[in-house]
Amino acid sequence: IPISDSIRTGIGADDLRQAFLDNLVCALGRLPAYSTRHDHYLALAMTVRDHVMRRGVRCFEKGDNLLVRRVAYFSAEFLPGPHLGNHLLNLGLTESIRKMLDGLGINLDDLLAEEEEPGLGNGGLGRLASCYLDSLATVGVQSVGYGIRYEFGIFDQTIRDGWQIQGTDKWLHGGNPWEVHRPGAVQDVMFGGHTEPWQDESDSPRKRWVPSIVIRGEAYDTPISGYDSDTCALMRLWKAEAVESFDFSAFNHGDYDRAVEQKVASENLSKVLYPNDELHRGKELRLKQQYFFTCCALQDMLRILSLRGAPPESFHSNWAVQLNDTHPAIAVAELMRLLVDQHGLGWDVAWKVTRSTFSYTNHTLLPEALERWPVDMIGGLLPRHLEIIYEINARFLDEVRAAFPGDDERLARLSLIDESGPRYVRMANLACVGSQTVNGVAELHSKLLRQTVLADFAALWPEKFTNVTNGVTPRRFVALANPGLGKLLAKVAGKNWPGDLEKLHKLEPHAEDPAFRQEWREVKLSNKRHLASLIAERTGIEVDPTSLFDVQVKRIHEYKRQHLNLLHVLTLYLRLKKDPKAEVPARTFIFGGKAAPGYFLAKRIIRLATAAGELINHDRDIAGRIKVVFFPDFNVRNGQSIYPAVDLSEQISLAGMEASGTGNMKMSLNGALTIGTLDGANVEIREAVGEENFFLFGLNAAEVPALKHGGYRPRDRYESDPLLREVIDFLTSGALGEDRDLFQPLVDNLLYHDPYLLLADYRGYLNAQQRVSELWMDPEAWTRASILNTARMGRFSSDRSIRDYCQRVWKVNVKKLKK
Ligand code: 26M
Repeated sequence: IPISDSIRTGIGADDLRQAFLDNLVCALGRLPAYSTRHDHYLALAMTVRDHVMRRGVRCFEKGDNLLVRRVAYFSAEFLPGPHLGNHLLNLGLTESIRKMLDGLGINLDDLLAEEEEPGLGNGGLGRLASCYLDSLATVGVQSVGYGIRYEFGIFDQTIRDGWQIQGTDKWLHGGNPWEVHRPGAVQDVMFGGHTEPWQDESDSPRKRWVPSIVIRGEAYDTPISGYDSDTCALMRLWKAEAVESFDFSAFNHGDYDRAVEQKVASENLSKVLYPNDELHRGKELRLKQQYFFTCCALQDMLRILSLRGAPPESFHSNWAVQLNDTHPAIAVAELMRLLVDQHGLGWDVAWKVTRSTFSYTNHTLLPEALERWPVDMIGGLLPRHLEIIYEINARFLDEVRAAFPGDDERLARLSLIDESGPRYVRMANLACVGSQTVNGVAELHSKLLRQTVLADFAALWPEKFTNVTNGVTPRRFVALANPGLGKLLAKVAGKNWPGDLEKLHKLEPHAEDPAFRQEWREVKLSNKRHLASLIAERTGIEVDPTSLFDVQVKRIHEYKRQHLNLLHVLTLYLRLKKDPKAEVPARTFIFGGKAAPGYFLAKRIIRLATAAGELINHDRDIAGRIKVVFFPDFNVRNGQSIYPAVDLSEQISLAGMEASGTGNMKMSLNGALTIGTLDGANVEIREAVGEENFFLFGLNAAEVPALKHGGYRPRDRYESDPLLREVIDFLTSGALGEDRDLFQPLVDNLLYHDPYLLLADYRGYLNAQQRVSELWMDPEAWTRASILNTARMGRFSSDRSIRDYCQRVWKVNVKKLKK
């Protein structure tokens, strides 16, 4: 049966209108006269989804006919952001849809505002996964993003009395028009029980897993369109459900309570996203989630393989799997189990297939983030996997012994099992051993990875290691978020710039043109006006759109050093109080980001930001020359309003701590200048935009351990620097609210531990901020630098990252760029 065209996916004005009204009436059952704005949003979303689905189905058919190798991106988190506007941009339908709706008296922007974003991730790692699906579709790679359909995503943040309050994310409550439930793709997932030996017909010894629990995975598909492309990626998320036979047997025996308990326990598995970021806590439910989705995904991939008529031995030539951090690393053992136990392959063949399938991306060097699971926990939940992990380890350690005879310490470090105390399975080691390629996410990070956390693996297999620097999608974060800039870019770089971001180099000569600079400033100012009105609406704070917008938005974490930024804010405040004539250009400091609910100091940092705002914003002596805003609920949608309005991008993590950062790229692409350390991708951004267009400060990654081991005493810095002393004392002076003890924990941490070396970098940071103020006072020079930032950031498109992965990691072909 051919995949035909129809009115449903026609692009003429009448077709669009008919499809929209049909969805409103036939699919939603609404009387147009009584329908609400939300109904209109749903009807439009369904109309657009039809267009994307048709592409998706055609593209899948082509992939199967040509037997192409597909990419499966395994990620416990995705943060796609609102879909509607993005699809309209990708399909080139924005204007025709707007006109069609206008004709019905409906405003497109109102409908765009109705969408709830899927907050199925914590931050950078989840957003990166979504940028990559966008780019996979754009550069024409067949791909599936496999993950978990959490019923409750990352919490909603509100600020009450200056404190973060967590609310429940209810993204599914208004209905989700973007997903399609696939009852045909259901999978069973086993847990617990024991294993037992058995013999097959040829008498070979086999193992069988007899579980104590079975849970069902239901597939929900969300199509992800590409820009100017007929390829479409798929995000396939798994929802946990009870297996009917199970509750019914209990039910039939009259054990109603047990039946219900079983059902609830099963469904709990995909209920909620863990809100930790960069912190590993050995929570069993988290391990269950990880196994659940990778098990569903691998079985699904084997099913698709057999639809192609291909045997399980050819798994790796049909699929490349990327492990987004170690969260899905249990998949290495699971694929072995499926191939050996279910499909009867010999160990060696199965191991070759497995190792040729997986690749592993590391996203952090922080030791507290490295995942380790107690051996007993894995043994209890996944007894067969523990056996397989032991077998992999035994064979692997034989290999190590042969390469490094007598080196027992090395053996202990490389082992998949940490035996230094209570025994743990080290997931990063499992991922390394089971992968073809291992990569970090920025040049510096990949280098440090080879030198530190994974040094022993790099010594063993140097050729496995590579770097792929992160990127961001210019569709969502420039074209959609910043249409004013988009128009200007189209004029000088051609209208296809979002599909070929290196074209932005064409902007460079225009940096010298005063008339162009004027246009550039007007775009920025209008974005800042828009953000100022959002700030007023959300916080009640009035800010001056002509002031310098100095922005730090990202998860709140000590290593990211939002409190260093606040020390600068308060230093400026104290200077203005003492010397009202000081030449300090007007600045608006904007903070945003969520703190993990159990992260005490992160919550105090938020409180410090709001306290600084309460004090400074109302101080008559300051007269609005500086303002401090905490923008609540930073998420993808709010990011799209913030990034275009940034003048100064704060990227001030301690060197060696931020694997890459991606907000740094989003801001610089939108014409912000960066104040930053030599950390993560900042290093490459600075190289790209030119050191004269970047405000550098701080220790470098080599100096950090040197200082720490040399007996760093933060208290000495405090004693010897009067400005630092004044600002630290101010925190506990009572001036920041009646409770003097509020910030004592932060102060004690800084004076006696300072693990992220704020006090060491304080002076350098102040000096860099002084250079910022000076350049800001020369608007022509600032604008020139701003234009050059955008012009030279083309290499940070996620399309480039994906092309790198295709070439260096997955070995799959991509579309060539049009001339
Ligand atoms: C761990 C345990 C339990 C629950 C959640 C977690 C967890 C979740 C997310 C741990 C880490 C998580 O993400 C880490 C992360 O976002 N890393 C960031 O990845 C970005 C993309 O590569 C980089 O740009 C950032 O530098 C890096 O911090």
